[in-house]
Order: sequence, then C-alpha cells, then structure tokens
Amino acid sequence: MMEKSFVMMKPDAVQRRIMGKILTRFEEKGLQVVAAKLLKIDEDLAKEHYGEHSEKPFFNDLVSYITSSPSFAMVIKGDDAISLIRKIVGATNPKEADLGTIRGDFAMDMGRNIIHASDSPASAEREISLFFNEDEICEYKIADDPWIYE
Ligand code: RTP
Ligand code: MG
Repeated sequence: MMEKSFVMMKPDAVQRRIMGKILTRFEEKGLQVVAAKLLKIDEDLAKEHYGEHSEKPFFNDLVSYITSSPSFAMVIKGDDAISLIRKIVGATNPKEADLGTIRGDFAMDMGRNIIHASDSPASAEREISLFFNEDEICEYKIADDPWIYE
C-alpha cells in the first residue's frame, strides 16, 4: 500500500553535513520525497512532536538536542514506506543498530542518533500535519517504473 512517512534528519545530521548521503539511501531504494524543509524546531514543537515521551527521564535532553540547531524535515512516500523506512533507519540505539542501516553506519550514541522516522500510520499522519501544511506537500507522478515496482 502506498504510504507517506514523516522523516527528519536531526541537528547532528545537518551539522555533520551528511544530509546528502542519508537522502541518497532513501532515493536509491526507490522512495519518493514529496515535501522537505530545513527548520529550527522550537521548544513547543519539540514537546508536541515527542509528547509520548514527556514523562521519560531523557525527555529534557531530547528536547534540548532537537531544538539545538536546524533539522531537515521531509515527507517520504512509497509502497509500505512507514515500516520500510524504520528498517532503513535502524534501531533507536545506534550501537545496537545493524550495520547497513543509517543509525548503524553513521551514529554512536542514543542521544545523537541523527534521524527520526514515524513508527506507525497514526504517527505518520500526526507528524506530517504537525510539520507541514497541505500546500507544502507536492505529490507528483513518477513515470511508471517497471524497474522498481512490478
Ligand atoms: P525517533 O522517534 O527519534 O525516530 O526514535 P525512535 O522511534 O527510534 O525512538 P523513541 O523511543 O521514539 O525515542 C525518541 C528519541 O528519544 C531518545 N531516547 N533516549 N536515553 C534513552 O533511553 C532514550 N530512549 C530514547 C532517542 O534520541 C530517540 O530517538
Ligand atoms: Mg519514535
């Protein structure tokens, strides 16, 4: 099923200038970027985005990290995109993330794990509408490609 996921390169990915390498992984897989913007997340937006973790001991550190410098927010579309992108991203703790995943290859620390991706269709819908207006999502047809989809 065609799905849209909210994916965001966190401040460490932007600062480390590895955005292009990360984006390439999604594009080479055959996924389609349908929205993108660089933004400095403010405290209110960070707290709303990570609301499910508000009672966790790491919440304040997480909010500081996410608001510390700009992030690159995207909507990425494709067949089963939500679970597929979570696989491409890898486990939350980069030390446990498999090599070959983004976190496994580029990160070392749970609090510097360089990328966020929606974990379910409900989260994707919520997060996309939190970060993007309808008119910022640019759906466009890629010519039918029998070399990617059967
Ligand atoms: P994300 O939401 O950022 O895509 O990450 P995730 O789904 O893989 O992990 P989640 O459980 O939603 O945690 C959100 C972010 O909080 C930080 N974290 N720190 N110290 C800790 O035990 C801990 N647990 C989570 C991570 O930066 C994680 O990405
Ligand atoms: Mg999460």
